[in-house]
Amino acid sequence: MTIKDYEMIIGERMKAARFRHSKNVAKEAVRLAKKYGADAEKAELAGILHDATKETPEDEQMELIRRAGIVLSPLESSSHKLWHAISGSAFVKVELGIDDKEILDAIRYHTTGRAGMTLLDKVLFIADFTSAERDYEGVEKMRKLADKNLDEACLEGMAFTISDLSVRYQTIAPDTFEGYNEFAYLKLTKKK
Ligand code: DGI
Ligand code: FE
Ligand code: FE
Repeated sequence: MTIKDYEMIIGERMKAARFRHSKNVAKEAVRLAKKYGADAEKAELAGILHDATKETPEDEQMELIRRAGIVLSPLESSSHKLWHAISGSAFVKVELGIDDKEILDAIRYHTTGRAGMTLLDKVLFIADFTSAERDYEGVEKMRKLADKNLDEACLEGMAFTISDLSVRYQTIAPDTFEGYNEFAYLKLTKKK
């Protein structure tokens, strides 16, 4: 299977705007991978596939998760927005037969981040924030940070997510907190 084959599969699973987002994330992930020394081919694949199940009905997502042998925590079960990252990595594994743990994990943690993120995790996490079509307030700051320091960009991204969710009293995944604390600790203790 080539990247074009995967693009075709993904294009049929979502509306045009999200497909455009997926291609932009792949492109940005390749750029960041080259800049920071990650595997550019894996970054491109993870980028194109990362939202594979974002428009998939919830019952089908649950079936994919079950088939991949993943058991959700009560908090994950109640956070429907997180399902697509988990079911997306399950889809890529069970339906596309991709066994690369780095790619599967990058997709699995692309929404929350986590502690101990791999370089590929970080590249995809940030590419999703800085892809060409993103236009939220603060995107320019994020793009600058992404080019300067990938860890600080991850810290900024997780702080953004935590603020955004907490003002609406939404639940926050432990992975997000754990990732945030790790990057914040790193910044605080960094030798100048
Ligand atoms: O799939 P995208 O729209 O490209 O972006 P994404 O995968 O980062 O998803 C963003 C959505 O996920 C947004 O509505 C906020 C939600 N989200 C992110 N982190 C958490 C979360 N929701 C909960 N409940 N908990 C989280 O930690
Ligand atoms: Fe997503
Ligand atoms: Fe996305």
